[in-house]
Amino acid sequence: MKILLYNPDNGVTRNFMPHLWMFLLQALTPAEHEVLLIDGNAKAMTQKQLVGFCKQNDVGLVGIGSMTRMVARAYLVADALRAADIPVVMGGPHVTECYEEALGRNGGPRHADAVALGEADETWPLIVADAVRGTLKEIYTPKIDAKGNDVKPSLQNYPHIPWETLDLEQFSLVPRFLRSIMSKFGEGWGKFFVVPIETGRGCPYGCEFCTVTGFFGDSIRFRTNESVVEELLRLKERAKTERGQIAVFFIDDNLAINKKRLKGLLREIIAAGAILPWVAQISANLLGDEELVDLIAESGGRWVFIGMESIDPANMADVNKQFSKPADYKKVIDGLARRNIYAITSFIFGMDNDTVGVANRTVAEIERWAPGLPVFGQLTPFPSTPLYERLHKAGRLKRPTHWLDFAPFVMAHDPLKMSIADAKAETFEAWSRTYGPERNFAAIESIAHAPIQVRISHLVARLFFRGIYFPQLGKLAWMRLLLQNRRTIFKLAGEGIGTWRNARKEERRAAKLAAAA
Ligand code: B12
Ligand code: SF4
Repeated sequence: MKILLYNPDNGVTRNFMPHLWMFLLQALTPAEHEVLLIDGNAKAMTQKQLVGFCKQNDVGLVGIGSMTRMVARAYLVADALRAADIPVVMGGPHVTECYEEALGRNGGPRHADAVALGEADETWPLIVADAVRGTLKEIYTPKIDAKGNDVKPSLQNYPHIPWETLDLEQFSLVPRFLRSIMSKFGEGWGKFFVVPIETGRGCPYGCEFCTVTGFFGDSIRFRTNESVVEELLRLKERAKTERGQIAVFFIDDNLAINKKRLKGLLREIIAAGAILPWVAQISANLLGDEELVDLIAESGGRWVFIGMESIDPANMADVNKQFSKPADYKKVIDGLARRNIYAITSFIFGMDNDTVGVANRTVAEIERWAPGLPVFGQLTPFPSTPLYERLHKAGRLKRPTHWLDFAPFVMAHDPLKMSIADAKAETFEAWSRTYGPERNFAAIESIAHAPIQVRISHLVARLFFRGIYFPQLGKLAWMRLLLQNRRTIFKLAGEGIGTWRNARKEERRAAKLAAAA
């Protein structure tokens, strides 16, 4: 049977990275089936085109995964496929919490033939077998232990994801029209992929707004160091054969949740020469450890994603995240920057203690730190989180099923000390101030001591990150952006060409000396 795994687009801009679940389920599918992957963020298709594609390829089952914010789109796609008699199974965090909605059991329309609840590593092969027999059940749940809890995959026998042969073309991040220019920069910049890898699952911290502790459980499971290193080595090889750049995103919720384990893993990565540039999520409270930060730098760590949420300790207490201390943020960020590691710092507006002006107060504080890539969102009550329950009980949810009429950057509940419209305006202010051409220039100037490659990649990252909020798809949007940032670009380009010329001169001189000797 042919199976299509589909991820809907997020409605803002393309994701910078494909979703791991697709590659994982592909790897867990019995070999006699062929699995095709389409990520709507990378390969935009209308519902009609998608149905046509499935019919043309004789697809017998479509699996759709979705976060809450994309689920309305996912349902539209599922409806179109089911109308064409193609069976649809849905999985992922949203339908796990709202399976009755997906199955049309709550009075609304039905969108899926079947749903897979929770982690589907073990149920997926059963779903495929049932689909082949035409006996799909409506609900697939993981096995339950004696205490009535889901049995979670241990990750000790992690499947082999064949990165060495997978077709990654749709996920190259370099816009098509820039590929030939970029490939002239050497080191294969014509193709650039960010590949997701997990080394563990689960987080015990239980922040109020987060689905992770509920979904993956508070007990943490790790892969073996050996299997992670082996996967990295294959990716490194792929980068060579592809003559492109591959960076890794360790998607663990908190890569350093067990510092001893992480230090061991990083040492093994270094010893095996499995070093690739990498990004990971690590909470600020774990980054004060100098030995750990040194190992992060040595093993290829370039960017760390830190959920900072707010610079106001009262807000942190409200969402049960007191373990992360705003007073320590500057020290953490500056410590990373000393090793040329920069931070993607994530902030949430519309928290209960936020008042108008929170954007400028937050950005002013951020601007005191070494530069990074701040991202700004709003407090969102995802289904089944403690936050959702609290707001629901207090009667504060304005749009209890906000995902069905998804509106980017419009809150679903009233914050206590400002309005929904204020929160939207604050978010706009923070993005505009942070990614304007003047701030980009100042950010790059503030790391003038860093190697030129580091500054160039910092600028490129800033231009991409701006696109999370301000859609910048297509040639024209990119040209406009490059033009706006010409002062920074020309300055770096001038210095880069000078450095490159000097290196060439040095190489020639060394060659002459060698020939003469
Ligand atoms: C990596 C990641 C990202 C990446 C991008 C996603 C990507 N390309 O991978 C980045 C950093 C960009 C990101 C952004 C966001 N993310 Co995010 N992200 C994650 C993270 C950390 C890992 C995802 C992952 O790969 N997990 C590992 C895989 C194996 O797990 P999985 O995806 O759940 O898949 C398993 C099962 O769910 C199931 N399954 C999944 N899909 C399907 C489909 C079928 C057919 C079947 C049968 C089974 C199945 O099988 C898999 C194997 O067991 C998760 C947290 C987490 N630990 O999952 C949050 C998470 C998914 N993100 C979340 C959120 C909220 C966001 C943002 C909205 C945050 C924000 N405010 O901006 C944005 C929105 C992104 C966008 N615009 O598209 C929430 C989603 C909650 C929800 N109910 O929707 C999560 C769960 C974290 C949280 N705090 O609660 N994210
Ligand atoms: S530390 Fe991160 S993953 Fe863990 S509960 Fe808090 S927000 Fe979720």
